[in-house]
Amino acid sequence: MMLDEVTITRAIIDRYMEKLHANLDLDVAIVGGGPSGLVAGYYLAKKGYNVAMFERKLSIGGGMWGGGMMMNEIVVQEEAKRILDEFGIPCREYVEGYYTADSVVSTSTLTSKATLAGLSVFNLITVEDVMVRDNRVNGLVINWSPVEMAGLHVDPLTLRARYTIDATGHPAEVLNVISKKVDAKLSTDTGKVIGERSLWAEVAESTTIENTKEAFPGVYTAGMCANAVFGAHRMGPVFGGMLLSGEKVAQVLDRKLQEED
Ligand code: 48H
Ligand code: FE2
Repeated sequence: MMLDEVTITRAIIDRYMEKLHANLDLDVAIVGGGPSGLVAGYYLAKKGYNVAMFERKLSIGGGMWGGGMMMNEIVVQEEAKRILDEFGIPCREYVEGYYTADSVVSTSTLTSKATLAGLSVFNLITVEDVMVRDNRVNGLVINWSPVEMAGLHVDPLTLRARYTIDATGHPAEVLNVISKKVDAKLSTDTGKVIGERSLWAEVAESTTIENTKEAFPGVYTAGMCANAVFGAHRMGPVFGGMLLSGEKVAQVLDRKLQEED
């Protein structure tokens, strides 16, 4: 077979544009490809929703690749072990109730299972703003990450989404962008992003789940973002809360979307 370079080029452009077109009117847009976003994407895709993830970086997985201090193992507590099992991620009990898993196996398996379930992933795209109508977010403003990184002034494009999940981790980027708008009031005690507190694993793991909720009409928190927005503690390299938060936001949005249809 003769290989024609320009056919290869056409194939990539056509297929990518098909994929982008198919994801401009979403049930759920997930911003950030860390563990919480991947788990949410997996469950929503399995339910058949049109759901896509936008990730600034080249690689999906967020802060999970590096385990704790670059030692590529994660710890997951008893309550979340069933999610590792659901994904088929092998783990070992360390002492009672504490499980360890290889962070590379965990990250790549979450990515693989979520995408094979139907989650569309757009890496190298940064969400830089949102669209708001009648005090509700109804879409995202996106740009190529290299445009952002190079500091170029290039105007963005947009997509519509019935719901958005802010799964951007510590910086809570979507809700921070909203919080900075003069007229925006979040559902936090201050009406703005509160910011995160010091490290306290026990407390932080349960508040991660409690704080997984709507923070502005149409925008839900997941993962570390939930604690950053509502002013709760960080937890260090224990990942059960991230997985459970992804599962919770998917369940909540599944109910919302079913009510509307
Ligand atoms: C597109 C964006 C944007 C944007 C950011 O940090 P993550 O891994 O997020 P979580 O919440 O699923 O997991 C948190 C966990 O990794 C962690 O940090 C823990 C448990 N910390 C505890 C502690 O004490 O430190 O992933 C977020 C992803 C990243 O890949 C970003 O590149 C991406 O979101 N992202 N993508 N547009 N505006 N902002
Ligand atoms: Fe972290």
